[in-house]
Amino acid sequence: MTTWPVPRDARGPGATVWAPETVTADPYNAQTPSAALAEPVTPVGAFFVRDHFGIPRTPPGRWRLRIGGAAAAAPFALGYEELLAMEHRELDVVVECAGNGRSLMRPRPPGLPWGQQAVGCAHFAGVPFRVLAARALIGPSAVEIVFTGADSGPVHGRRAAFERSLPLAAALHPDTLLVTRMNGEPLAPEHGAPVRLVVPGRYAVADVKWLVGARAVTRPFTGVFQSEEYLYEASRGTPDGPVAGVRVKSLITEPEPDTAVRRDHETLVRGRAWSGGGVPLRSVEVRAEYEDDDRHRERGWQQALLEAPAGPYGWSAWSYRWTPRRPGPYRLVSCATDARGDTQPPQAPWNARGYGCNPVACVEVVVV
Ligand SMILES: Nc1nc2c(c(=O)[nH]1)N[C@H]1C(S)=C(S)[C@@H](COP(=O)(O)O)O[C@H]1N2
Ligand SMILES: [Mo]
Repeated sequence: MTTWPVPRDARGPGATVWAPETVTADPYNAQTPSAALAEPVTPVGAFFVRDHFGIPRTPPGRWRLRIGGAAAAAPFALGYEELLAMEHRELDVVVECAGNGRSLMRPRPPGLPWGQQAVGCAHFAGVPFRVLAARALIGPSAVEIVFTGADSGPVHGRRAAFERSLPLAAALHPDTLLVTRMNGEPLAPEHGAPVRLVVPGRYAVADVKWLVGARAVTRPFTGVFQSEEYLYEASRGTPDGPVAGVRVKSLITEPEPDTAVRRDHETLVRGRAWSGGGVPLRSVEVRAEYEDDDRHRERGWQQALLEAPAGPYGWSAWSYRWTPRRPGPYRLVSCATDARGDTQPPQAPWNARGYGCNPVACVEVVVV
């Protein structure tokens, strides 16, 4: 396996040079810079990267995807040109690591210490997996599809490929895509070139990068990334279920933390919100809290103005016009609620591995 150097910078709109903020150098893991989260579509050069092993490099001309497994009557292999020639579907999708926000949890669970920036929204183009599943004649005995990446390495003392399974219905959903393009460009090496899976509405561990295999299995898959990692656990060894759908969440992009805002002047509070699994957002509410001896709410929750997302899996911009009336430290809090009534908890939820951390977003500022 060849490893790419740390990804190159990319130029954003204007003269912004974007580069993700490194969390670990080898394997390369990096989060989206806060400023880039204000962009409606996260630039590729700013987009967070999560790699368990190295970044494998397969020239598109040598790439093959094998589709088969015990439950497929007509297994076959496919090349890149053939995939490119097939009809593509385009979707804006929020990609969020299940461990995003982990460093807010107390006590802090093991795992990469992500802030709230292991997230981005990209415009993807890809071929629905179901089209290829139909060609492989995947039969009724299939319960799951196991997707295999070209990367592998030691996990818990054994060598494992990066493999994840999806229930058959999720794999065959028309929005589950074999992606060839991100934001209009061929996939970058760190984001899974030449082809990755994108499963809208699920935490991004489902989005297998450097995809080389898809096999239909007749029994639930028990690979290490399925049955030992990516589980919600109340304590270590007591699984509550696998990491699956993205939880509703908002973040505040403006004002920036620890900045000064002016008393009796209107300040625009802005951010982004997403609901995860294709469920529309119902509202984003904002609250301003000030501190003197105790913490006070300036007013109750106020409705933010919510813009339409770019499609069912994209995120929405929201804004709220705030005029603070007293000087001193304030905390701005935002809370998103979706059409199911799911909402953000007031405090970071806790589980042993630090997944699904979606508390209300907070930014502290000083009114002068
Ligand atoms: N082959 C492979 N696919 C992978 C991973 C990996 O390590 N190897 N990491 C997963 C995880 S945990 C996340 S959060 C996303 C990150 O996608 P990105 O690096 O394009 O942002 O890729 C997923 N797909
Ligand atoms: Mo992840």
